[in-house]
Amino acid sequence: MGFPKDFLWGGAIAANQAEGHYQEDGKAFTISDAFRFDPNEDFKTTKFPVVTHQLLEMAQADPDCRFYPKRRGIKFYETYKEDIALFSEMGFKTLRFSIAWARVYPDVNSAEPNEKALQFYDEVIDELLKYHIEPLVTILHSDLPVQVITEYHGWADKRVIDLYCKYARTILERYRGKVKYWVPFNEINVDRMNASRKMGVLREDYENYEEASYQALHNEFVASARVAKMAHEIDEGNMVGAMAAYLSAYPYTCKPEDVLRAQQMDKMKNLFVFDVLLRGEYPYYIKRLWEEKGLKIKITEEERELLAQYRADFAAISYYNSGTAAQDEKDLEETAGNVFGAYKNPYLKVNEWGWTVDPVGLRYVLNHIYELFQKPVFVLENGSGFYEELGKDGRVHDPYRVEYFREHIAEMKKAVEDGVEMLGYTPWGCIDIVSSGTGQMSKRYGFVYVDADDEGHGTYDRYRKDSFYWYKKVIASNGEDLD
Ligand code: BGP
Repeated sequence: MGFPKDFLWGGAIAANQAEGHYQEDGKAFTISDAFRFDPNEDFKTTKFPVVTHQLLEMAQADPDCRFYPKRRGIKFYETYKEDIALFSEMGFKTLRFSIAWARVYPDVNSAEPNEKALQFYDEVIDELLKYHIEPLVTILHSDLPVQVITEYHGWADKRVIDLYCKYARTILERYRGKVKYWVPFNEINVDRMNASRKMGVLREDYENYEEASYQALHNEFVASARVAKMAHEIDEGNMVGAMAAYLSAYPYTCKPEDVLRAQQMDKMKNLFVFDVLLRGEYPYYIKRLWEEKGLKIKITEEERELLAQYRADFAAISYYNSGTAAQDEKDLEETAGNVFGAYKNPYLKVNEWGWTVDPVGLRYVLNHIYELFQKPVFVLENGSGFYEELGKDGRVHDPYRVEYFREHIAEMKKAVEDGVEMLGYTPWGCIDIVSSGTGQMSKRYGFVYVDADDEGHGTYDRYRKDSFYWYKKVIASNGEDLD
């Protein structure tokens, strides 16, 4: 019983929140570089920053880094060796990170990749392998090159599939035999609901925005299937993951209408994308919805076959919180979160950003996904943000983080004992990085503290938190010692 012997313990980061050096070695401008931080913002309110052409132009003309935190990240572009050494000290078996498309192809139309950028990723990957840490690559994590928007109006244009696949092939071939685990898109289920920021589908460019956003998502599905095809042709041992941000919404009461509403939300928000990517076809309720709304999504016969034939090998999730659903929602209080809205659960506590904390929900979700899709599951993100300061002793004492992870890992272990086949666990922001949703540096998830504040002041030195030593022990005992 307990975790399998080869369970991949590790951590997760993403290029746009960690690398910084946003113009180094020819990197082009991305949507993340246009993310402006506002210190006066109410960080508890869920935000879906809407991208417009004007916003992109203004951001591009502004050389500021102070209020554009994703341009700074935590300078992983220069500190990767030191950071990877710390991950190795914790005993990481894997590191999930992303490659920046805009580094590898500063001009997305170019026939040749940017060798300098590839050399950087060569070094990162070789450094990981030196410590026997399995590199796990997200091919696109929230940093769409702006050129894809200005020239193609985002993912709704089918030509973008080819551009992305050219980039994907470059890295799949270059890292053949070195990288086995690939995730084509981070949290693909969020993309349509946040279509301007994630897929570059801007309202002003489309008459029927809803149709364009479904078209763009479909194009990403096709790109995922093509990655699965390429990955297996390049190396039979490659494993491709379909990733969703999983938010379960429990029925607010046992009133049948509430239960039905929760089921509908689960299908629309979470399960739909797994149906396409793991089962290989669109579910009946999406087809019906399109019909009802008169949405015409262009899907060729060849694409249908591709989706059916080249399915992902594993299900991947990010898991942070849960919500509730009810037929009559007018009296319910909304819950915060970074990607979806839902309603509060009176049985659960919340963190300082209002996100619910629900360890049991993790066991529930893992069982649910495994039962439906019968594919191994990888938890690629989990964690909670905390405000914290470096103590005079050069340490951060973070019993709250230990408690959070202890509870979640214990529930994950129960899921394994329930019989769920699991591949690994990579807590989010294993080293403090810039927050995706708020742009704060002070929303900290890491086992390693980075000395930088919200406006980029600080030494950027790294310090081990108490949880660093705790997680090290967890990994060394393969999840047995959680004390
Ligand atoms: C996920 C994203 C991550 C990450 C995480 C935490 O949705 O994939 O990039 O940032 O959420 O969210 P935040 O940084 O907003 O606290």
